[in-house]
Amino acid sequence: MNDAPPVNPRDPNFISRCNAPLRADLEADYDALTRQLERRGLKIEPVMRAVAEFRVAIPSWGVGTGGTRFARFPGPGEPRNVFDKLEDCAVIHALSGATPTVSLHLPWDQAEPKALTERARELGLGFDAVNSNTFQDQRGQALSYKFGSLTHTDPAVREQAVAHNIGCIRVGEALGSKALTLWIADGANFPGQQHLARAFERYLESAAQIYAALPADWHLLIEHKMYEPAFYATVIQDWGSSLMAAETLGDRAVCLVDLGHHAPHVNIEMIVARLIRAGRLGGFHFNDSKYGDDDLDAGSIDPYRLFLIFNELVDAEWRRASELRPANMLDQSHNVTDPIESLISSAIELQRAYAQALLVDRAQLADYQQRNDVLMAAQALKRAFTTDVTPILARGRLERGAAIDPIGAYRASAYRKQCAKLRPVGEGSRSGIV
Ligand code: RM4
Ligand code: MN
Ligand code: MN
Repeated sequence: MNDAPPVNPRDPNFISRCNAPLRADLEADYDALTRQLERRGLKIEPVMRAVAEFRVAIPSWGVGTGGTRFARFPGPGEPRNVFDKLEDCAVIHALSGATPTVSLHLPWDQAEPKALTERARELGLGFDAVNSNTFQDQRGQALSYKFGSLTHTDPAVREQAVAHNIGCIRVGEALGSKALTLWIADGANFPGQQHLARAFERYLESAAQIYAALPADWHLLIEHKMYEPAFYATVIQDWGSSLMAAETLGDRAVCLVDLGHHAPHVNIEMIVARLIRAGRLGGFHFNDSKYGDDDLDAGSIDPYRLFLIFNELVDAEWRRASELRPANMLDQSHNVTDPIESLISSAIELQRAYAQALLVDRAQLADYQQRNDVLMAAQALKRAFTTDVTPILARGRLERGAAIDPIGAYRASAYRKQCAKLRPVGEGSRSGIV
């Protein structure tokens, strides 16, 4: 057994061998669900097709083991560089069928763009939004970001941060990206540390220079975050600041909602509805949380909240209220699981929420709302949410040549063990965040 040749989890023959013993049960479950939905006046096929088309980008930093402020416990066979990361992302995509693009973070993923595009092409991957980093100082960097970047009091620091972002756009152009995600850690830890109004003005000025450097078919995704590392006030702390910035900058500046970047219990689906109304919902960083920016796996803590967000998206499509196609990405930190397994199952949780949202009888719901039949309106959502759509998701994957049971196939391939041999410990990142 030990001498068996290594299995490539991306090999379509391997995947179909894994699928073979599962096909009959899947068919039976899919048929049963088809009949159940028919009784509710719903057609399964369009839901399955829509779910099979669903895509979410993988953040390059998500395939390494994350960490907290206290420690990082690296796992075996971690990616050592961006090329290893791409390979892991290709495994996630081959098994899930849902993640054909990778979002790079610069300068963490610095490499020759030509080498990156070539490797990505070989692996059947593309590049999503590029992320800039002005929340850390890099070795050899002229000026420090300790007291801010785009909003720093010193114009020279602001200039350096703007130049970095423009550099990211240039790299992104070479990779075929179509967006720059802008998240800054700038803010204050003490009242009085920063002039709240002036800091925002400086943000708008710096961001305008970045916006001016965007190619015509690009978007600027403005990501807000309530706190951390600034614990008193963050310059772009909420969707209000983000929306104000987007509206000031121009049409191609849009808002990105990272689910973890809000106070606990905030009604995120309402924020989504408002941003759709404003025509500025640019994208998501999906994850889940219990207390703060916990970066836990999507749908692992509060799947109903995830469903309610997808409910707003599907509703907007149904009403044709929005022309925007939000950029979907996972943004998670995997501290105690194999990142590949977490990312596969998170992509599936998003598809689950999407499928459930597609099962809401919208005409009926609108009628209950109109008549103020509160209980039935609430039940219309719960009914969709409590439907076990697992067979729809699995069937969608099968149609894409992916795995019926992606985690099972991943484990059967022993990919992580192979990586542990090929990627010796000690060469990867040891930093706390990624
Ligand atoms: C931030 C934010 C950004 C991500 C960094 C690593 O909290 O979520 O999206 O680029 O973390
Ligand atoms: Mn994020
Ligand atoms: Mn975050």
